[in-house]
Amino acid sequence: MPATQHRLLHEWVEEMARMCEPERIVWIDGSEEEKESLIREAVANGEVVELNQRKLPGCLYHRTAANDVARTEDLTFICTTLQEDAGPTNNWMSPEEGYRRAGEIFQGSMRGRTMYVIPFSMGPVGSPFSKVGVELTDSIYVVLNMRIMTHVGAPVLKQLGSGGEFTKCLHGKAERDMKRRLILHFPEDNTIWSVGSGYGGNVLLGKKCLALRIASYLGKREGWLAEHMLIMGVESPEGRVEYVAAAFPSACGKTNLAMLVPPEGLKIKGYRIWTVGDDISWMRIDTDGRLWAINPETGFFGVAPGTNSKTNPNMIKTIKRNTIYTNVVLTKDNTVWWEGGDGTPPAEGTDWLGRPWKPGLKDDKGQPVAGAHPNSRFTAPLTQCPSASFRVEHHHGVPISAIVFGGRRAHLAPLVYEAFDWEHGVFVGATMASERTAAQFGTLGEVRRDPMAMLPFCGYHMGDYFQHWLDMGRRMTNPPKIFHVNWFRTDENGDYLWPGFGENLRIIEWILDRCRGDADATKTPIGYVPAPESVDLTGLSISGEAMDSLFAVNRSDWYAETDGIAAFFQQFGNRLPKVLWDQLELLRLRLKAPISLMTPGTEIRPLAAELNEIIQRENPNVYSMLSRLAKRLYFPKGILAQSAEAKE
Ligand code: OXD
Ligand code: MN
Repeated sequence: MPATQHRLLHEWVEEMARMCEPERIVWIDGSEEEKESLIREAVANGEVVELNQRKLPGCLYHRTAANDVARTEDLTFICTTLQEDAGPTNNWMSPEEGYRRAGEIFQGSMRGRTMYVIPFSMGPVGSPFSKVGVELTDSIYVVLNMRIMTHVGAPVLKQLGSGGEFTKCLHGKAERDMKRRLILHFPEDNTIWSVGSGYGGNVLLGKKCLALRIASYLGKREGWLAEHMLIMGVESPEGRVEYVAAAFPSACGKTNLAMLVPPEGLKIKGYRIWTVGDDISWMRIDTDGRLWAINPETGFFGVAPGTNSKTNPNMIKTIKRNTIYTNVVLTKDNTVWWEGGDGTPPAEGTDWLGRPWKPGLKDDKGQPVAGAHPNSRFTAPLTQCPSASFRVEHHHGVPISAIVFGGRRAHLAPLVYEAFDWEHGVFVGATMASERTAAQFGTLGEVRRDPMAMLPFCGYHMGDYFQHWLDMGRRMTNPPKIFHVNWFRTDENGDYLWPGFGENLRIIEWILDRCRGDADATKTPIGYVPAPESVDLTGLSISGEAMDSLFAVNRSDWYAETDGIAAFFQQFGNRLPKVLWDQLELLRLRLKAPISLMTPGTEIRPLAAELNEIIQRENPNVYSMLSRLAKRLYFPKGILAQSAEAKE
């Protein structure tokens, strides 16, 4: 029995055990001895394979079931009393139905097995930012992962005391049958039930389920933000460290950016990056009127394919020890490999499905067979990262200077632009769009709108979520500036215009310069883009034409985009804040400005902006007449007919 006097915790564990009927219950204390014995047991029962301890000390290997390799959004539900509180972007189930349906699957599902009780803290134990959860699970793999991703065991129970609040998290593998899989969130009960899956995103309940879905709900109630954001510290040559929080949809390079290595040209200047977190940020307003953030996690649950010494050298160093690898290639000498990894592929090995695999293998249809699943993962302790910030454990978090939203848009969005103010920034975040990735179950490549990269993770009505963002802005006297980046713009041949990776620091440098008022920008209808020469390109070979294309804003493409935004907003009905409709209208008006703000890379744009303002101020009638003319000139007939004219 654990050393806790928390009566409600004991009662809940007993109640869940009556339902799941485990043979025994083990409370996790977080000690090293306990870890060793869990590993021995998991190796003995085949749940994990011990990797080559000489080459990869402390590392383990695990395979999930073939049908259980990614988050299953269609089986993920928000169970609120009223359906409208879950909003149109979440799957909804009533709490009664949720408990009944999952309860049937949980019933007796742990017979003959052990139920582990994992007390965990998201955020430093005892920090005012932190939240405690207790996860019950019948998977040692989950316990071992949770030990890396969160603070677990005795100190957390102590923090909980005899009556502290905690999120009740129940996980059971059950049969791992998709038809009997449910990932349920009961925000009103501070409860999560996940059954029928063994994939990290569905079962490490501290991560997406608690730290985003439940926490976003708590954040709305308690006046803070739980966001799908990395947090990085940028140390400038003068030794000043400023922090950026950035939201990108899954697999857009968030992890790589969080631990970026400065490129040669900027290294000379003396920049250093400090990684606070790569996935989740909890942010509160402090008495200084600024936004402060912590990373509630203590580890990385990163995507393996594509991770190598070029794309992410710091991560490669991080995952050499004490790491759990899932669904990658297992080599003959018990090491690991994945597509887009370092070195030549092993001559032979075992693939993520446990089948013999070798490079060049083709399937029946002649298609190459990947050895690692595209969403194969590693789980590694953050403290092992060479760029880990010493403030990771800081109870107070770090002050955020800039919020960056991003997405994967081949043509539309410029490399970077700055929102005019907080409200416009919320609009920029709310209208983010990107392509679907391997981390989600579904069609790869499909474009979807993903506000603040929170679409799969917001635990309540997204209209209310936008309102919460607007309210947070009003409460700050010194809010972060908001930016949008797109590293993925391509030319007419489909080749990336921007080299990305470490070079992205050049854009982060511009962003932080803007926050301090040290960089020039040019006004465009969608926001401020860097003035010519304001991004430091020292040591980078990129043509002026490419830079022009990277910052170009195409009026008719953006006008068409406003239609997509309007259709997206429509679904939120009267819970969409009016401010966002107003922002859309303002964007349309700016796009219709009589004098083009679009000509890329010229000195004319600031003048154009000024002329527009003068005409509008001095003679609104002339301005709207010119607007109509400009619209006819700039927008193709199709778009005009469908959108602006139809609506006006
Ligand atoms: C992840 C994600 O972080 O899917 O795994 O966003
Ligand atoms: Mn994520």
